Amino acid sequence: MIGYEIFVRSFADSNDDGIGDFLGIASKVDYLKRLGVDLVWLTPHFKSPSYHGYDIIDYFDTNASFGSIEDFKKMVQVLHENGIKLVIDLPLNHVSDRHHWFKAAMRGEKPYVDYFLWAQPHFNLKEKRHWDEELLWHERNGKVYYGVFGGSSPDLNYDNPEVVEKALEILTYWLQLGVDGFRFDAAKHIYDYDTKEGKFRYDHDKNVAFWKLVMDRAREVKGGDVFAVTEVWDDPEIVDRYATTIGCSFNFYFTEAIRESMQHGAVYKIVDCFQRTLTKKPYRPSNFTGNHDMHRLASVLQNEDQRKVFFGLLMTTPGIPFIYYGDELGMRGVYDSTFTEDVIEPLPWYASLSGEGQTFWKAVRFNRAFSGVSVEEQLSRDDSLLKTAIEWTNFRKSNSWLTNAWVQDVTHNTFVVAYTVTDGENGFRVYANIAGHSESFEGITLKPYEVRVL
Ligand code: ACG
Repeated sequence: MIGYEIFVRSFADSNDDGIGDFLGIASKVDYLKRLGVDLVWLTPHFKSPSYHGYDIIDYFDTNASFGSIEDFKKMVQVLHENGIKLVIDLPLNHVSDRHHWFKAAMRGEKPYVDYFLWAQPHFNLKEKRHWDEELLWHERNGKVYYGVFGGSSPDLNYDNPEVVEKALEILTYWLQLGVDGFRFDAAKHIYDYDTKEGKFRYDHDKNVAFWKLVMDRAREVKGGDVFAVTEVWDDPEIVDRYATTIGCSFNFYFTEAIRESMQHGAVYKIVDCFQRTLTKKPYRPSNFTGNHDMHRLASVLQNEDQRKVFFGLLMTTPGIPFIYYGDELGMRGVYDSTFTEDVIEPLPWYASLSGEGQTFWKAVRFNRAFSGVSVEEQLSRDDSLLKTAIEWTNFRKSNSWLTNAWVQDVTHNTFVVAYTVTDGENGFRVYANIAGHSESFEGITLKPYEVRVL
């Protein structure tokens, strides 16, 4: 299986308002198939006041600019008819401050007051997030509430069983509507505040138990297995704990290690990553090119040949690989937490940036018309990144056993990493040269930036 992350607003437009939508996605199904995609992950498609959609106002309704529930169903049908599964993003940790639960809670109404977490005298209200300088607690109309992703996204209180029930209802609704699975947003944050101590602390045990409950319900509703991938941006050993229960987790270290190794011109991080995250595990890792929370691949690896190596490594390693929309074209974008638009720009279908299905967006800073990056341009060139990506996805499709495989016997010199991939029955050995000069290793001579499968 090959996954593809779509930022709905920026992918394809079906009604000429410049905003990407469900029917736009359906209209580009041939492109997805050509790219070898058989699993699409949509960033949040629910009713929300923000451009990113992670703060939800109504879990049972769509963002009107993306289309209606009926349009959503039509999209699902078209994807399914073409053998593509649909995974939706499910941010359950928090809601929008405009959600009626939060509005009622602010008015002091039961039962909604108990849906959120309010300050107590022994809490440290000046505490900041451990990865940046944002405050965890927010004051409004004399009330102080918890929101790890900011004041406009109050966290839900999952110590309240009624809230857990609500989460299960939401999940059930979308499964019954036809979705095939979920990307569990912010999976380590469901329980991340220690109310006894009055400070931030991930409770991984409680989180994992919560996701197990969610997965059990999902399987019950579907009457069989359900695909889910968790977003746990943390050390591999922590990711392991979630992935083992849920079955699949994004492998952030893969993305980071390959980018870093290529930037530094030595494979050591890749070796460490493969040994820590890709050996035999009781789950499927999801390696990925990048996502909407980080610099785009092409902005980190300026050289197209390096990006081709990235695709080679991605498509020869185990699990369920994901491509972030536009990374297959070399779209650029620099992540900035206050201006994330740069990494979620419209996918350029045409060199002129104009034509059927093209979306428009306010920034379009890096990929504007004639910048040279578009589906049209990439398909017209035999040595383009897109053509290479397609070759690699074709390779992956003819080796479907890779989904349940693992890596072993990782060897290396400074520039070459070699590894065996096997599922116990099938197998091959890969040699990847990340350098811009030829290299010999274990009797094999590789061209600059060559990934060879033997
Ligand atoms: C998800 C979505 C993101 C979304 C939210 C909220 C969550 O993808 O688009 O924001 O719904 C943290 C969270 C993630 C979150 C990202 C953005 N992503 O854990 O769930 O922030 C460290 C921390 C991580 C942290 C990361 C951020 O540990 O927890 O992610 O930094 O950079 C190594 C280390 C690892 C370390 C990294 C990076 O890998 O092992 O620990 O991660 O290095 O240093 C959206 C919007 C926001 C809005 C929000 C409501 O994008 O703007 O505020 O919705």
